Amino acid sequence: MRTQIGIVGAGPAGLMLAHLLQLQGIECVVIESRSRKYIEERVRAGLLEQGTVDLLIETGVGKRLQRESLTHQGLELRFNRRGHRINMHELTGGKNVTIYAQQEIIKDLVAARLEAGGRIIFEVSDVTVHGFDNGKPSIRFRENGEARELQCDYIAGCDGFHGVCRPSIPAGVLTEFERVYSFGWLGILAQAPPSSHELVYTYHERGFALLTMRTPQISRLYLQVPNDEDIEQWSDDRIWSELRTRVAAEGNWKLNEGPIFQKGIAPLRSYVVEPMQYGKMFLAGDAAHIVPPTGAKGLNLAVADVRILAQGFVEFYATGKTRHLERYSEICLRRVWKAQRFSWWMTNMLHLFDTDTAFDRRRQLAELDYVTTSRAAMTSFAENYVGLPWDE
Ligand code: RFL
Ligand code: PHB
Repeated sequence: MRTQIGIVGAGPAGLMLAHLLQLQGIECVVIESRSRKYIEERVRAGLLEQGTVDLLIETGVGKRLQRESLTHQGLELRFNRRGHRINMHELTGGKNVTIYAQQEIIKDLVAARLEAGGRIIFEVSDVTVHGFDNGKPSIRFRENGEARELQCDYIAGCDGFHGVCRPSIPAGVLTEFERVYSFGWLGILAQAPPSSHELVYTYHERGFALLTMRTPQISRLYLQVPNDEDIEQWSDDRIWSELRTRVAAEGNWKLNEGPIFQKGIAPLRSYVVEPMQYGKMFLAGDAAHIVPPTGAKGLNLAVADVRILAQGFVEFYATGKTRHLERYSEICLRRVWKAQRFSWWMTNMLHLFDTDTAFDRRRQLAELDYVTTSRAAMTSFAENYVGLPWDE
């Protein structure tokens, strides 16, 4: 088999890249280790920046998103049992954020690709990448147990944090930057209408909690829990009781409860690899960087990376020049590091850390007080949250 771009991984990065390339008449094949059903049901992100939404709409995969998503002009930071609204729309000159589940984007992108006659090979195994340092890239894998080889001009490593592309780059080429946290997020989906119209990020002495949503009937809720926490220790009753305690507010606000139909724990991590490219292989999305979910940047960064990567491939196939491709990593990393800073800052402001002293608690409260009262601080928060302008 031969194609122009071999894409490993059908997450948001791989599928969006395939979509952008297909629109430009560049051939690609996507290979994915999971089944179509699995990736279309995997519960992950939900919050999209304005730029991500605009790109999905502009490139023709935003129709269902426009019908079914929820647009938010602001959010709430809650501490000391009081809510403080940040009006992002007003502070950013009219930008919003959008709630639309990651697996819905996956469904839309898979459907668009298959309709356009593009290939996604699901349920492959034993994936290895070769030749990206000597000019003849190829991807080897098994499809239904049979060995296959896909030769290509370039490889896009869109295979997430635990993928094979990044570890295939020779030792000594990459520098890793990492911060691990001693806590994770327990996330649930519940059949309950959202308790607030917009997201509520809560700081509480028992730990962070986040109220978000998927639809007007379904709530998504998160609790900070220790890293080694066993989900079996969290009965539905315990989850609701802990949420009620942490998000409690003055006045007549009430947490809506309902049957929980999905739950899981995800660790928090900040990670970047530099550079995000080696020879004829490019890393995009979680394969190159991970942010803690507090700033809701992961999926949005994956989309920002492949937007830059697609521009590089377009230049190469139109002119033979690799000027833009050579700068891929440099261009992406500027945005990546700003998203890292923001996600780390929000995580630090809102979570309990093992090492916290009474000083740190006061400092966090002062930060929250500042962010919810100073127009300058709120503006900085808002412009990062809705997404910084695209880098070129
Ligand atoms: P993905 O989504 O992990 O996709 C990688 C794909 O590669 C496949 N794969 C392989 N395929 C072939 N061969 C191999 N050897 C392979 N190894 C792996 C995998 O099966 C998978 O299909 O990476 P991508 O595309 O870079 O996308 C990144 C996003 O998924 C991620 O950053 C976000 O989900 C992060 N995130 C959030 N991001 C946001 O922008 N907004 C949010 O609100 C938000 N909330 C979240 C989140 C992540 C969370 N968890 C569970 C980690 C909330 C949570 C709880
Ligand atoms: C979500 O809706 O899943 C979500 C929203 C905001 C975050 C993280 C996750 O910061």
